Amino acid sequence: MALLPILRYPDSRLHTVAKPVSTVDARIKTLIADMLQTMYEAKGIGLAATQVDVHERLIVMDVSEERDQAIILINPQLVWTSAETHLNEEGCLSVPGIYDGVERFDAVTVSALDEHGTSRVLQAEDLLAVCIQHEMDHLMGKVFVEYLSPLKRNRIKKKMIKAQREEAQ
Ligand code: K1U
Ligand code: ZN
Repeated sequence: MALLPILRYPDSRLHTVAKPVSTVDARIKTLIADMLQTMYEAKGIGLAATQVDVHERLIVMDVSEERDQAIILINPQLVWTSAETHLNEEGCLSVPGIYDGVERFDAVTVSALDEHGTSRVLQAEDLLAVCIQHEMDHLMGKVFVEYLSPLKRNRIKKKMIKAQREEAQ
């Protein structure tokens, strides 16, 4: 297993639209293991392949307290969304230290392949539903700060560029 570097906003590669995974082969299984290790080490609840500069439709998540219930979604598709939405506080491993509210569906149903290449349908609510929507946005090249006002987004962009400049020194 390997820790993968996570792209940081405003890296333009975060805006790449991911392509479907063609086969769940050994390369994808290694990528899943590496992404899980990277997500757990970063103390995240989710990670999209886009964030590690792989532009294929693959998400890993674990919203459990014990951090022992990994969920893998390959080629996920939203098949149902609730009528109700709520403003939820979100963070992002690609935008460290920034948290803000995003309006999301309360519940979703997603169809996807699992890590064995088997078709699954997952019904999700609460934090898992929010996480699925956040990660599926990554696969479409969208970062959560793009839901915020241009003023907030520009402030965040400047803060991130400054932090990365200081880290590089
Ligand atoms: O995709 C990512 O960058 C991971 C991100 C997922 C996420 C967090 C919160 C709401 C939606 C999606 C994170 O894991 S950020 C760090 C984190 O663990 C966290 C932050 C806020 C609430 C809960 C967890
Ligand atoms: Zn994110």
